[in-house]
Amino acid sequence: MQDGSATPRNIIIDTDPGQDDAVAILLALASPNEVNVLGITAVAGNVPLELTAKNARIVCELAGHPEIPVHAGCDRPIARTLVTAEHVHGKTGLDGPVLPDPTMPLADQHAVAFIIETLRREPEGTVTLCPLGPLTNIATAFAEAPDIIPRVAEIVLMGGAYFEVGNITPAAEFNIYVDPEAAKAVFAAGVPLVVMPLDVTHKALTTAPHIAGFRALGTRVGDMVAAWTDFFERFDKEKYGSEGAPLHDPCVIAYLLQPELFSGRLINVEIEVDSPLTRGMTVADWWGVTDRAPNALFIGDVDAEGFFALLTERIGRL
Ligand SMILES: [Ca+2]
Repeated sequence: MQDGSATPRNIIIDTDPGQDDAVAILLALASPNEVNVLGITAVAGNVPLELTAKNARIVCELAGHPEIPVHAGCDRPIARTLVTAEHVHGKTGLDGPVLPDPTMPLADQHAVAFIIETLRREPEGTVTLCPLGPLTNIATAFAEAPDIIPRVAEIVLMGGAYFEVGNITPAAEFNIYVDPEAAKAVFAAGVPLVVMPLDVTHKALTTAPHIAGFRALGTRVGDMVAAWTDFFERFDKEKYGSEGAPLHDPCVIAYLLQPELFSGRLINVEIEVDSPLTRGMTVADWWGVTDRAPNALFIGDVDAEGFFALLTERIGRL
């Protein structure tokens, strides 16, 4: 894969940037031998849609890729009021150093229409979806055009938790909590699914040496990643007392590049939508105590040093 001899995998990144989304997008754009970013679809999540659609373009321009189409999608969950996470990401979603407003335009087409059209156009089984936020765009596309569902190669997403339980409520991880109906539909769609839950992202912590590694690249992008992870880290250190912040979303792209860094179990995962107390909980049958059919490769562990080595090397290419 590294020598460019294999065909890069076509992906759509569905995202709500977010500093960790931004790093995930940079990692993908720095890795053209392995992944070909067909487009980026923005969704409301960490901050409202207007900001996530803007932030995605800021990141593309930072990476030197203004040609990547960025489509704005759903501005609210399917059946709920939008919940955002400015308390983590700051008011803009990309708080940290101030970057210029993007000059690249937003694509005209709605993100859902783009997802549907792309999956119908590309050969069956050649497009991987990479959701990094609430699953509203993906579930809406599946509902509007069920014919695209069997055409998806794989979904590799960040969301959910089992051992680490919740980060937005005691029971739920943010992405799944924000739009549980969308998550339920996606987890039930029958598409091969790889899930990066908090159980794994909480093992990919941006410790001081990792942040120093980004800064030591001596590049504009390296400095930016260091500054973003610095900002992000403050919140988590205060909240969890951990030695750094989990770098959630880049785990999705890292899995596409080096799946051997990760390990997990193929298990059944269901989404709680009814209970007010546990809304958005990913009920993961990690111990195989039900006879429910497996529907997701639920990742539980990561080689954190290998992950950061990959990330730092790739960020250095931009
Ligand atoms: Ca995200």
